[in-house]
Amino acid sequence: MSFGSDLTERAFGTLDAFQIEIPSWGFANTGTRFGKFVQAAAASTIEEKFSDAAEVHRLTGSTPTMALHVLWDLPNGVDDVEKVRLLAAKHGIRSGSINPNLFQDQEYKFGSLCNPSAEIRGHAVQHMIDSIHIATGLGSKDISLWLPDGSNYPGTQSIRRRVSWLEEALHASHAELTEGQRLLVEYKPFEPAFYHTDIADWGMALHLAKVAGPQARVLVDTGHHYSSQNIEQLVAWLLHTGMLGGFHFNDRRYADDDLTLGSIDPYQVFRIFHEIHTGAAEGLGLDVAFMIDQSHNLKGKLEAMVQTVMSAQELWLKSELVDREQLADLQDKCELVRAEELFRGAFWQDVRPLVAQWREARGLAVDPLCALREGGYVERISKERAGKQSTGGSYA
Ligand code: LRH
Ligand code: MN
Repeated sequence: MSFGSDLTERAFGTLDAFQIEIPSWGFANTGTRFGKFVQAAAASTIEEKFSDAAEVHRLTGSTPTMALHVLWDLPNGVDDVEKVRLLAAKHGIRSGSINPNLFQDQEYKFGSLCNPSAEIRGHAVQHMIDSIHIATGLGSKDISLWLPDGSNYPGTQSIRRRVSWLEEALHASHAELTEGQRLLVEYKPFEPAFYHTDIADWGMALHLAKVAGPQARVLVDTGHHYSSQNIEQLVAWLLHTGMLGGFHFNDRRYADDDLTLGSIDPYQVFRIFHEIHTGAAEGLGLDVAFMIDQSHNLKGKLEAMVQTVMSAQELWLKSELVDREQLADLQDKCELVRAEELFRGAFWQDVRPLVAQWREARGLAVDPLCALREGGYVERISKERAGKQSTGGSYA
């Protein structure tokens, strides 16, 4: 199927500009509370994670940065910065968003930044500050905070006192940011807390980001919503208020399942991307970080990551091909079916040949998944890493 030269040029420009960040923990052996199925090829060192990220970028051309999780990737904190800087340079992958970890230490049983103990809140704020210093040392722009804080039973914690402690802690953390850095506030309705979660939805995250300071924004993890929630609507609101900082993309059937992007509801990602394209086209001057946040419990880690980036490239291009001018006209004329058919029509378009054309033109593998299988990288690392895998331990 041939696409006109204009469309091809537009598509190539769209794909050239598309970048999505991959999570270091996506290459590690992860599981659920019921266990972990170990893969020989899984990464267990930060060097192996950079090597895997480089392979994904070599194959897809769209993943130049890797998100790092402080305790998992820099267990010695700022003392690991030099080592990580050298690995990033060696593998040609830049350090991306820095994720503080306030969900492992035993002292955070009743919360971290929201803990009733001022001493424990102080430790948590210090971890935030250390994470910001790590970001400064690695040249990372975003410090991406997710808090597990909450409670499991009614009446056991003061929800409002915890809000005040959280505002204070985020304001103190924000004060440590250097110019150009951002604090991204991620919300999640539940898990690991099962009665209340201190940052449970986009409104709470927006308020906290505003109180924290001008360099704070909201991060939308697509898996952190009740199933009936209209995610693209809250994305539109965050765009409208100038508070959208970034995304953690994944997919889910039930809760925070962390499945591969587009595996359950690709149309959801298309609708979100449409809001971003529309905002950009209307000159909103967006600075929205696209990141993947998935756990590949059953699929091969590299395969799942390459598949995810390919899906994201395709859905990003599909949503760019919506004739937004004509759509706006039909919307304002309330031509419902025409508008819907125009909108959905773009989603039904098979852009895979066009993306393959772009890959070929950019010297990339026309079919990255096929190239991964034929390239022998996974077989090689499986041999190199055999026997190093642990079945126990935490999430990643
Ligand atoms: C929490 C979350 C958060 C990460 C973690 C790995 O569910 O989405 O973004 O820190 O997953
Ligand atoms: Mn997330």
